[in-house]
Amino acid sequence: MDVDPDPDLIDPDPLSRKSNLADTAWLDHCREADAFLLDALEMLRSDLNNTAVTASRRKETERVCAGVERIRFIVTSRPVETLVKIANTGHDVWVDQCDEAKRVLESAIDLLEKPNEEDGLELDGIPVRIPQKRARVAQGLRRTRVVVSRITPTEANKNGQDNEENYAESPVKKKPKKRDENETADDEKYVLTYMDIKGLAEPVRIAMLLGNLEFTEVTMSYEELAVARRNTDAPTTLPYGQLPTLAIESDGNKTIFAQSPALLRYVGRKTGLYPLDDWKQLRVDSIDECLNDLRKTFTPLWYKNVLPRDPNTGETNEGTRLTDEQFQSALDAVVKIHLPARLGQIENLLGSDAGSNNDDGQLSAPYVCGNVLTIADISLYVLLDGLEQNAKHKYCAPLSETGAAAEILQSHCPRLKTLYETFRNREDIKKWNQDRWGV
Ligand SMILES: N[C@@H](CCC(=O)N[C@@H](CS)C(=O)NCC(=O)O)C(=O)O
Repeated sequence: MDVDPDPDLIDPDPLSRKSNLADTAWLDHCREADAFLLDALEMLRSDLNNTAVTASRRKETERVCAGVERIRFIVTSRPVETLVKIANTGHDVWVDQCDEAKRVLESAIDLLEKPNEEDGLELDGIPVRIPQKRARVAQGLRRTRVVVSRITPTEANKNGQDNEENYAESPVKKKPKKRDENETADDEKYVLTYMDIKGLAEPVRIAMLLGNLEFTEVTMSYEELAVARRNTDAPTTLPYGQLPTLAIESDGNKTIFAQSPALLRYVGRKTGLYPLDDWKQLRVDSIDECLNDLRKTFTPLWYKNVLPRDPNTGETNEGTRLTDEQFQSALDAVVKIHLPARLGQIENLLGSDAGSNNDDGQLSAPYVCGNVLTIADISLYVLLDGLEQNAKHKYCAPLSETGAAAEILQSHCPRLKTLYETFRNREDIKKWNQDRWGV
């Protein structure tokens, strides 16, 4: 459904009304949400043609179909203008519409996931399996619920405090204590702890920056980390004995999480920098995992050792230390084999539409998911930035100093080079590098 923009109703700053999602990511979320809604409509309408459907279920399905159409109006092709119109209908009306939308989505999920009673919930004692496509669409509707939650203003909004925090989960429904992974958590507070280097925390920092997720940074030296590991509370404060960690405080409870790829995905989900679509998630995750494989080959170069540091003590293992000759062989193998192979594979992926859902067309222009920025672009940027020969914060000093990455990009990876340069030249990234790192 296309909604004509009404210039009189356009807020002077409509983009501030979209919670803390990055601009393009927000549009992408709405578009994906609409695709799920359309799929749901198609499935529910085809249920109406099924003679086995009971009268009461038929009535409920018709009600839900009408509701889903209305939700499409909220998230369809001109989401910003639509949101502004809804905003202009007044706070209470908007809250009601969003709450109604969430209820309809829950009913739609029920209808998709629960078989028709006439089918019986079990056949010969075996529960009826929900077809995979229905389950996938139901999951998509759960994510659509997150989109709707994001545009639900809080009570504070009523008093004219028109800032981003107000576009959080509606207070009408009290958030349950136990966290539902599909809910937003806009009241969370974050503390990111790492060394004062870019390293593994930098993609998380940048995702938080671009997604407007406020966080406090704590930096620690290797020596301080070694001491912290010996503290009695280390199993909670340093779950894997290493950094980065992300402390998340919500409803007065604080939990500390670790493992940078997991932290990055979490932040991606909170900020809209992680796609909603399952296949695009696979595309994004596969790149991140490929970078993890590549980083593993750097370990012997980082530590001049076959193994990384002992996670209990931070010491390196004497017995597996590399001789100068072995170190040089490892460096040569990374420069000549692993780095070109992995960057080449990512280049190929950027040139393919693997992970697009048929109608998406070409995905790689210029980022991993087309124009929509994702955490995979951030990971790629951080790695390539640290491999620059003249980088102040080198990712892996001996490797960066060879200048191998730039040569590979120049000669074999035009798409990856464009992605890297496009990202590096973003004004917000230039400002971040200047303010945080002085480069
Ligand atoms: N797989 C972990 C690796 C974490 C890791 O290796 N952290 C290093 C810094 S980059 C660390 O804490 N080293 C200090 C030590 O082990 O003493 C992640 O991705 O977060």
